[in-house]
Amino acid sequence: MKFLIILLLLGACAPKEQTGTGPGFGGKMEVSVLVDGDKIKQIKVLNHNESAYVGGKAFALLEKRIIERQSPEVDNISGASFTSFAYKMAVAEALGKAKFGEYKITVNTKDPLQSAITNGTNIMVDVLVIGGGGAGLTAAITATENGSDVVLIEKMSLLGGNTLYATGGLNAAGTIPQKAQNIDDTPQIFYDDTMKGGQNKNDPQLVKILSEEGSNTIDWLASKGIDLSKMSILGGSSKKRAHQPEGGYAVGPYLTDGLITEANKLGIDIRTDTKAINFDIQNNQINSVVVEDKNTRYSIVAKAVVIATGGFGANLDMIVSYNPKLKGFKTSNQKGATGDIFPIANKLGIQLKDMEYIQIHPTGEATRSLLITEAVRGSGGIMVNQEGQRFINELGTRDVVSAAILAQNPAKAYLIYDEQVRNNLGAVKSYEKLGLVKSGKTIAELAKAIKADPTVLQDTITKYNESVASQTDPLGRAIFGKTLTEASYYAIAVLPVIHHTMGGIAVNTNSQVLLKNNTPIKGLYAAGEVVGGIHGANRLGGNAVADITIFGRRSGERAAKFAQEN
Ligand code: MEZ
Repeated sequence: MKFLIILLLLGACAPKEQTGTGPGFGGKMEVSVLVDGDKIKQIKVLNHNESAYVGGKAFALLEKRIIERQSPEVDNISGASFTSFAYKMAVAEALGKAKFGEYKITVNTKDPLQSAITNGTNIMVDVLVIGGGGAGLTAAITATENGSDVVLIEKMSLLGGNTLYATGGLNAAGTIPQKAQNIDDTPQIFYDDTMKGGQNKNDPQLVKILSEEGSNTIDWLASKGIDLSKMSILGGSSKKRAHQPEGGYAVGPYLTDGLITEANKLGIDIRTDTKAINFDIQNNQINSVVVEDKNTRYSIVAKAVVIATGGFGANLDMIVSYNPKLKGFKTSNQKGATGDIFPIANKLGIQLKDMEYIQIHPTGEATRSLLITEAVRGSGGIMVNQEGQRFINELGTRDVVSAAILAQNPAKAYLIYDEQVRNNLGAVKSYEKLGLVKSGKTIAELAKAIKADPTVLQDTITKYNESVASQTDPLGRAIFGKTLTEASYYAIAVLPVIHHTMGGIAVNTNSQVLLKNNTPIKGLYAAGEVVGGIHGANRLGGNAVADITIFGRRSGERAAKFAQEN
């Protein structure tokens, strides 16, 4: 991505502090830049809505890079592209105010600070975890809790992976928060929903674990101060089982911050900017992994290894190689979700399954690679086409809802909600800060804002409110929020985007990686989106966060046990 920003050259000499703003992941960011003579001296972030972890890490790294380079023309912090973009924009704007001269910013320059790769010192460890998203962090914490000495590597500069982008919630059944809110749900109903949503292509044994271990996992997270007791519902679920943070804020940044705090408390050795490039497997047992950071290449000799490298939703070439129909689609995924592990796994004879099952999420934001959470619909929002008509049960499975949007003319939709939904779902406030939301004090005003027919939109909402009152819907929606009657009214334009890759490495119920002949490789485990088979042909909303935490724990625990016994 390239962009140009014109700045004015710095003029006179007195130190100056100027402010600038940029559009971050969570909304507007404001920085102040201290310029002394022609030197950038200091950058402070005055306001932002990024997660505490991303903010804490990325701001310091960006300030260092910009001061070293004396220019905002620096590489993004990998794993925090939106945040980096906003920060650089804001600094550039501030420098403009400080009277810098005509100046070009080009993103994605090659980092001249990067030195040639040399051989580093090999290390030995009980458990190596590859990947620092939700699954990897959970595995690393659990392995440590089970007595192992753990190293976690992450190829990006920041931890979090796709988990950092997760908004909707964590699906679990029979939990304390559900019971407290009289939600009558069981692992069996959760199992049935998941199998049906996956078109029964899921591995039933893995789904059994997913549906039965959620309650424990909610308790385990709560014991670490990660409280997910607000309940919502996401597409394809028949019960309210999406566990969210208080206020309905995005689950991913909250969970990531909590897991990183815990990992740091346990003193886990975390190495970012470090990538696994090869595996040494001897006599069908993992021996070591060759890794590379910015400067060195070395081996980590480990008794057990957990692969938690995520999916390939950001690798559009790989996506198209498995499903040519997805050419041209945008993605909701973070940049690091490139599936680098799959060609390596293939060469090692590891079994990959379901690679062709790639999920498109119905409600990507129409102009940026951003997801508008399914929780908008789960909290009572509806979806209309350009004419202002509902056309599908909004809480159907993602494959069905996406196909219905693509069948509209034009092939897009609007999420519509009212003030009551807005007040209940903190996540939508970040969409407002990003300028994605149109509003109207009346339905007619909203219709005008989105160029829909006011009479049609009014009629749609009146009929929907009647459905809420009678709890029956001609389009088959079975779970409703409240009626949409509280002004103001809101709309967000949405389009389907690539969201989740259901395929990946085949594992058994102990999270052990399987060879093509179904034999497990001793000491090698995998968890999270890198694994194939759990979600079948279509994952349900809220099942990814369940997957990464439940199987993150399982793989970490099994890896620690193996390390102790070997
Ligand atoms: O699980 C998901 O992918 C999810 C709930 C996404 C979302 O719409 O927020």
